[in-house]
Amino acid sequence: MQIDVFTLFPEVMQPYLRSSVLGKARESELISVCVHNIRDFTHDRHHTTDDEPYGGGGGMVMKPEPVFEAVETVLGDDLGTTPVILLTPQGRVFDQTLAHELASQSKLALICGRYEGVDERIRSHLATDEISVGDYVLTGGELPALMVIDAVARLIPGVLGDHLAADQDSHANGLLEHPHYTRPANFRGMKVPDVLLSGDHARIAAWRRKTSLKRTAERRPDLLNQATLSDDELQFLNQGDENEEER
Ligand code: J9N
Repeated sequence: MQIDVFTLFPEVMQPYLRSSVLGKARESELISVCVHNIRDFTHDRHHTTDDEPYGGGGGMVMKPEPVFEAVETVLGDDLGTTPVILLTPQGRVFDQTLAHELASQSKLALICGRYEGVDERIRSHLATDEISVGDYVLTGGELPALMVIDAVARLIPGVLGDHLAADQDSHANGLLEHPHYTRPANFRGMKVPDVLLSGDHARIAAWRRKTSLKRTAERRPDLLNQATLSDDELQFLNQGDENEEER
């Protein structure tokens, strides 16, 4: 997969892209990420990338020309077949379903906005999609772009060392993950649940499913609507409700 990122702050993206799992994925050429400086596509003496908003009101707006030129130049013939994604609080909220959708593409372009906003024509005539990483306001699209790259990269076969790991995670089955433990079995009197030491794989799987369901019901009941649950599991969760009411 090829990802092109367009930003005014390429240097803030590089350290993360070079680190750990993403760095290795790039070295192994399972994924290629190129970060382009929008400022390199300006032609005036001051390399202007922003300007005052028409209609007043203060703040600055990212100019359309350098962004259009950057994306058109880099994508070339692939413009028109490549998703061009603007990171913005106004976009579709990023989740694991969207990560899977993006991971199925061979190419992506990510535009990172800055300032108080980007010229509307970038949204309407250059971007094909808008993505929000959540309902909070950041100073730029760089962190959201890294989040999208990270979530998508780990879904590409071979990027994670253990190729099972990607579907065992939180959200892969629509539920929160079960608790994890490693040695020692007793740390300062805090003990690992006996079932995990039992070697009984069926009981362990049942315990993990149960704790995963319980935790999801407590912390993220909204996720239960999307998850596929057996009749027994639904009954288990409804029993939980009755127990709450008794207290
Ligand atoms: N989800 C999200 C995106 C953003 C920004 S602010 C400037 C560009 C993108 N904030 N929050």
